[in-house]
Amino acid sequence: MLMLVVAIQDVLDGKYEEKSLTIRGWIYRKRESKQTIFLLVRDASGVVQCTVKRDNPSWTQAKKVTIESSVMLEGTVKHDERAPGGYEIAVENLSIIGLAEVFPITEYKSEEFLRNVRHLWLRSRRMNLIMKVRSEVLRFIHDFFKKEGFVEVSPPMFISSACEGGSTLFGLKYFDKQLYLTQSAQLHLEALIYSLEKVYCVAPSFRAEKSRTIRHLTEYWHVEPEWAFADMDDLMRFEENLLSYICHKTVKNCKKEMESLTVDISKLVAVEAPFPRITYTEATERLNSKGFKIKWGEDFGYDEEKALAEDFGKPFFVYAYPRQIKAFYCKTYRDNPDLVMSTDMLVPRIGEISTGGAREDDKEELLRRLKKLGLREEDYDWYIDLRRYGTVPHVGFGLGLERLLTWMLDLENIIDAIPFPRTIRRFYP
Ligand code: AMO
Repeated sequence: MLMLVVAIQDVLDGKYEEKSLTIRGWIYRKRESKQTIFLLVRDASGVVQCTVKRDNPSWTQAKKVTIESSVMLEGTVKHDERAPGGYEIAVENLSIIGLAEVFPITEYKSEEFLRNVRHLWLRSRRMNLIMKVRSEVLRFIHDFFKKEGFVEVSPPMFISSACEGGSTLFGLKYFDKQLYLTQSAQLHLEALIYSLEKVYCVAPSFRAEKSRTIRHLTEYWHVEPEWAFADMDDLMRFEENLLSYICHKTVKNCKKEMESLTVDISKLVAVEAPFPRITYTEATERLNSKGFKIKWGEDFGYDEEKALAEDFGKPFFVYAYPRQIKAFYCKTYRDNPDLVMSTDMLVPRIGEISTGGAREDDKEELLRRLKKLGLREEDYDWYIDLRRYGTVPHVGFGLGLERLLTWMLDLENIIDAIPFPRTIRRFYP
């Protein structure tokens, strides 16, 4: 007779009480008494206790099975308050699919060790839950953009000139040419708005960042829209609505995961548009009143951002930055060319999670900016074309997916927000 193969979570949800069924998964824990072997078995959905009795023909297999062996188990579901999750499976048949060697991860291993065996640590319940929430957050992001009429596009990863400044570019040999890995899809998305008006992508960005902080990766996933005929106010409203949507959806749809990860969801529930907005100048004054010594025109680092975010205790915007600390493509305020229409969204503990703004849409201004910054016009010729042929006012932003998750899930370090983190020191496994 063919057995019903089910997900463990469905067993725990009480869907199969007293039913005979099959589960497939891996041995998570094992404990033996004289008459019974208790196996905790995990699959993608959950962990269930399975018991093998001494008089069962599977006893020998159960004796032999090791932690992390893959198995297939047939048995009957019993309701038992003593079992974790309230249900257990009385095993009738146990087959070992892959007998595991001694598993290197045991209790109380150092963070460093777990990072070195990341390919195995991904099996932990914690990483399983984080990856599930990550997947859901991605879905909500796509849903929101689609709902708002944005077309998803696929930008290139190989690029020939910098978007965000040369110091964080990863160079690579491309046949006999020098190319780079993309830092941001922005410039290519800008080209696409002349066809599609509202576009977005979720794609990797690469940064040769030497910073070793809780918020820096060298490869991260970047959520980037670009939007024709829109202004700064449209941009900030869009961003706050997007973030509210993501937070509320996650609280609702990932309840179990958030509980198991002991996430403080109150901060997500409380996210509500409109977000506070302060100018760079106001932010500087706030910081200096707290004892910082920022001169107007200096950029904020992690410490400054964290201090500002403490004041608000929730997401907020800083906008209208000095021109000299922002990229060549930022549009200046026409009545104050020392300032650019650029805005960062900051959250507590992490600081900046997104940067966006209006793009310089005037060709002559753009040329002046490139020259001033010592960038070669010929490297950006195609980009300048976008201002030659039917230029339009437009805005866009870049949101770091892993920074967002680090904040949402109270992660201690951004590296847990991505399965295989790349940092200055870490590129294995
Ligand atoms: P920016 O360089 O500020 O702006 O990057 C946008 C967002 O990307 C995330 N981010 C990172 N995440 C993890 N590790 C890193 N090393 C890292 N660097 C950046 C942050 C950041 O806010 N094109 C512009 C944005 C725009 O104006 O559209 C850009 O890339 O969350």
